[in-house]
Amino acid sequence: MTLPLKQPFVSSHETLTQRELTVIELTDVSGLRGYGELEAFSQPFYTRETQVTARWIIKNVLESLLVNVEFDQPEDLYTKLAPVKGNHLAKAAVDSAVWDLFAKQQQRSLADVLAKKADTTRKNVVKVGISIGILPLEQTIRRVERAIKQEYGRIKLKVQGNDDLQRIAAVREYFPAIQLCVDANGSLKPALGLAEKIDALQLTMLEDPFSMEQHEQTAELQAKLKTDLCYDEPIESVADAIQAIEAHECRVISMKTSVLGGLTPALEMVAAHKRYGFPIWCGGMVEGGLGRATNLALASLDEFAFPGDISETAQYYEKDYARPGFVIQHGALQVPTGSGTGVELCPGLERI
Ligand code: OSB
Ligand code: MG
Repeated sequence: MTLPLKQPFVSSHETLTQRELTVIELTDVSGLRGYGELEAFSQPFYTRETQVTARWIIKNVLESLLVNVEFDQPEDLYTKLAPVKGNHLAKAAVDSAVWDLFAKQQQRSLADVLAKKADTTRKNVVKVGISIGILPLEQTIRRVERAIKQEYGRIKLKVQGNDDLQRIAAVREYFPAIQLCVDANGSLKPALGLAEKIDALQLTMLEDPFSMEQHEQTAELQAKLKTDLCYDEPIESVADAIQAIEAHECRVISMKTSVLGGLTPALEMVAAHKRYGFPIWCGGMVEGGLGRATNLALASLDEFAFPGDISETAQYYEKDYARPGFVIQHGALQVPTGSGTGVELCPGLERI
């Protein structure tokens, strides 16, 4: 399906005007169904995989490994998928559906199942953050004002290039007290005085300042900064996170269930957080209601230190395809109590 966006979502990678999404449906022998959202975009600007390539991998590679296969635990999926390299977004779509189905078989919420697996406790009401795309200054201020009214726990602004930091400085001057984050999506360039400019913004954190390959430059910047750097795009595995933290390239990890390859590797990241102590939070991919529900279940675990990019889907879409839609109340989302992700798909979705 393709959902039109209410307003283009602009980052330094691309301008999204619509969101193509695919839902994977799995059925068990008793007829119970599990669903997982495929989070690849239509174009390979943010990740290598796209909706078309990931669907191809699912249909032509993953499906044949999984049909009529018995599972004991959802983690068993990863044993079956071991021969397949990479393709995390394709794997994550299937993995989310397996976890949803497993939770439904247990007649428990996905959040409960994840908390038990991670041997931890969780919240029923989860404070969330919002990510605001690149807009002219006036519109940015109006958008931030609205987000403050909705009591989002943390506001993240996208930025494009060093010069655009002036716009952030103007926003900071206008709102001196809010928890502000910036995501450069790799668009900044190392420059004299950059660290001072960044620290002056008083950010909670700065995400992905330089391009993914600029590990040393990022470590040099982090060494000069009081502000914490956060890695999102370079983190495709637990090993990536440990390496980045140990090399002092960043102090915080934004983890995306889909980019990691699903909830099974996401739980491994939670375990690594417990072992190594780096703070984690849950990133977003402009998901539809089902993808948001998967992330919300994960982000309900007490290990998630900062509000995630789990804004209500009404930020992006006039009409979501999953219900009940999540509505923000006092900057928080309620974890659904139904079994599995707790969301249902609206009827009439096209089958492919
Ligand atoms: O870099 O965090 C990112 C959306 C699409 C692709 C990359 C990113 C984002 C976001 C999260 O900023 C937005 C959201 O899901 O609300
Ligand atoms: Mg990011």
